[in-house]
Amino acid sequence: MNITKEKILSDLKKVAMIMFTKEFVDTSKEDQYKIFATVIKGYLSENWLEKNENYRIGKEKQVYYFSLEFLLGKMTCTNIINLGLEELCMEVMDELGLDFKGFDKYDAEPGLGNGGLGRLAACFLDSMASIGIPGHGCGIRYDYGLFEQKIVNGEQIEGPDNWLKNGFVWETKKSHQSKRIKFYGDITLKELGGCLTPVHTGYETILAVPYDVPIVGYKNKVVNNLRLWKAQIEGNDFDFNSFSYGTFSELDEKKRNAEAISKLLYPDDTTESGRLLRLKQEYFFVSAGLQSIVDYNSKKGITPNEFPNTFSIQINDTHPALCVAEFMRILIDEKKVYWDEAWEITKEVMSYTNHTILTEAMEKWEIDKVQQLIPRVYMIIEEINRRFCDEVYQKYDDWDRVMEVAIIKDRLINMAHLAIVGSHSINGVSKLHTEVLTKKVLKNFYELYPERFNNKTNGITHRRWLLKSNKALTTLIDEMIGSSWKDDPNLLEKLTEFSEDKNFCEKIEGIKLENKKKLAELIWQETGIEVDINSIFDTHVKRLHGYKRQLLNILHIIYLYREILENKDFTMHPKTFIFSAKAAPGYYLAKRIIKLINSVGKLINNDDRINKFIKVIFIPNYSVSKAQIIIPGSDLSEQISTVGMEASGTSNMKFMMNGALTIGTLDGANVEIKEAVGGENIFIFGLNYKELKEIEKKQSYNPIKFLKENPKINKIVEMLRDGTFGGDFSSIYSHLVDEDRYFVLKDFNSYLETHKKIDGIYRDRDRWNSMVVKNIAKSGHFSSDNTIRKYAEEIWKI
Ligand code: 26Q
Repeated sequence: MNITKEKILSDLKKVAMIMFTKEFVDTSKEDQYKIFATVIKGYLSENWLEKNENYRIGKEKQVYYFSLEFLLGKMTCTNIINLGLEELCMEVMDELGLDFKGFDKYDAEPGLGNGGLGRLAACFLDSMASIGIPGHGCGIRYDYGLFEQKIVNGEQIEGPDNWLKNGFVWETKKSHQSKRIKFYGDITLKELGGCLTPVHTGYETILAVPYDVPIVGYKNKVVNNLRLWKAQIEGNDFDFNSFSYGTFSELDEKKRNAEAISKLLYPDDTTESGRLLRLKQEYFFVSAGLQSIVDYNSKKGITPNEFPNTFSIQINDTHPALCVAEFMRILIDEKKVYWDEAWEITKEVMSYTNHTILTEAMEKWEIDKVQQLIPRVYMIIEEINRRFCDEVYQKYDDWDRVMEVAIIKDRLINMAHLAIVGSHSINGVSKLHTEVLTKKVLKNFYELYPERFNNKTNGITHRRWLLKSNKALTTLIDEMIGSSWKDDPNLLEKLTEFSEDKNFCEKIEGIKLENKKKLAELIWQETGIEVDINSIFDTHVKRLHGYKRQLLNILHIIYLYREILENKDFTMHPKTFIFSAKAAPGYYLAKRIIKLINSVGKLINNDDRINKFIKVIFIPNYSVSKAQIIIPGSDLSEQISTVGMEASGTSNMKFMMNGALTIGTLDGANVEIKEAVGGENIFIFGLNYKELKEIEKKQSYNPIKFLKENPKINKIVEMLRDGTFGGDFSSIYSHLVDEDRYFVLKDFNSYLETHKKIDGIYRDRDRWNSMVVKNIAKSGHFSSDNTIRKYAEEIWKI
């Protein structure tokens, strides 16, 4: 298709007529953007259709990424970029008095994820399409994404994220491909055709209706598919019968109950586990997705024994772990495959990615709940467990050993164990994380199945995190090394040779300053606080969690506050500390930390003795679109988790790609970032993993003793309960003193010293800029294109 300026203009006219029965110029601004996006959707739909048809008739192996979360972010601009229509669209928009910023403003934002895991899924979809892998997503079309955060009196208030309220241009409803999902009921074994067959009766049916979202590859005509399922009651029509008999409200309730399944994304809340609705969500999308894949392949004439050559399924954390049992159910009950063969097929098709080692985050479901909700699936899980325990017992002749790996224990189903036993591949998401999995957390499984374990370090897509979010830097890089790096981000390495080029470094600095201006504008809009763009923008953005140690950051700020007040000779390069983070609604400590950050900020920002050195900003409602402004506008990236606890981290990669330097612990992917850029181009502090484990083992860390020996730190910790910040933060105090399982105080001095060092280096602009360039140059290593190539070769075998 030849897309020209004239064609776009004429299509805009047509679509305006169809959608609004108006001339394009007579529609509202918001509608103009909607029309524009619809026209673009029309262009990619041809590729979409063609790709679908190729996939349907072809023999290429397909990949399905099952995930309860896809944190997509706004799609119109990235779709335009990936279609290669950026310049042309800008030209047309210019003529119409529109610009790209309008999309940023009016586009719906599918925030269908909590954080890293959901965003990773979105980066992976982008990479699969862009390197031409037939890979698709399967998830839930939540009516409400992750809650909207407001800050009132310094505290987090949650509100609904009604992201669909003005419609979502990029989805297409495919009612005719709906699937039925069975919940509850009883299973009886009946003699059918000479064999005992399970018969499911008395069940409730929920309809799963697919909404497809196109995933556009970068300038390669590939359009893959993200299929998101919405829950409905069957026969959604108005039931006159029940209405006239006065049972309308019953129907209404049925409808509400059904639709509740896809109503809301659960916030990552490890304190509030075991919710039945969450279990329903898990089975709902797993069953719908698997039925859809199996039906599609059966229609193509593919028999179950060929499934492992036709498709692979990646299980994104344990949330879709029911895939293992549901796939077995479909193979055995519906496709009439015998158990042993079905089991081999299942293991070959499935692979599982682990994203956390926090024990409290490991999903476990009470068997009573599972048995009641999905009785046939439960029977299958029991049988998988029975056979697996048998196998382990045969091997070790040791019952304790069996119980350590059992899928069912203490009347709970361990979802990680189910996923591991039913997959041929289990991967962690950074070198360190995988090592911790194989040597500690999943040691027993590693001994059983060493060949199944492998590492796949996470990555990010440079198309969103550089091309879209940092256009000025993109253009400058093009000027320096040509534009082939856009197809192969490893080529960013070529920038290394310019790391001492003064002229180039100054340009880099200039771009950073422009991006800081944009971030300062966002801060002004969101908080009404003015910040100095010549100060160091020191940024800590991610979910609020104890292990991510926002508390360490704010304690350091309190330390500076005291120093500035008490030490007349105190001096430092001015710093703006920027936070943005959502806390799970039930996570009390995390919410108190938000309040603390805001309270400390209020005190500091309003004190002229202090605010000439430091300011503290909390940007409410962190989201992908905010990250796209915050990250390019930052100088320093805070990646300060307790070692061993952050599986990988991915914002660390986004920051380095946008020319921020990292202050971080040797945790997750920070370890590999250090390897890539060299220890002299990153600021590492704190205990390493071995040291921390040693201290844990010896139980030699005693916060009270530590505070006695460090009176300066003791003073700042005391400020948490002496009313300095206006509120009562004694719960944070107690946490630090009584448990501090995140070793905040232990790493405090090292963190402090590292910040001092950074202050000095920042003043040496040449040195800083040269470090920045080296970081950008190495960031291509952390492209999700590289990561996906490894998944494709080593796990999916394509
Ligand atoms: C569990 C039960 C009930 C409700 C919600 C959940 C839930 C939801 C989301 C549990 C965990 C999550 C998300 C986890 C997550 O984002 N993990 C991050 O994954 C990234 C991608 O691999 C890593 O980079 C991060 O280190 C890891 O924390």
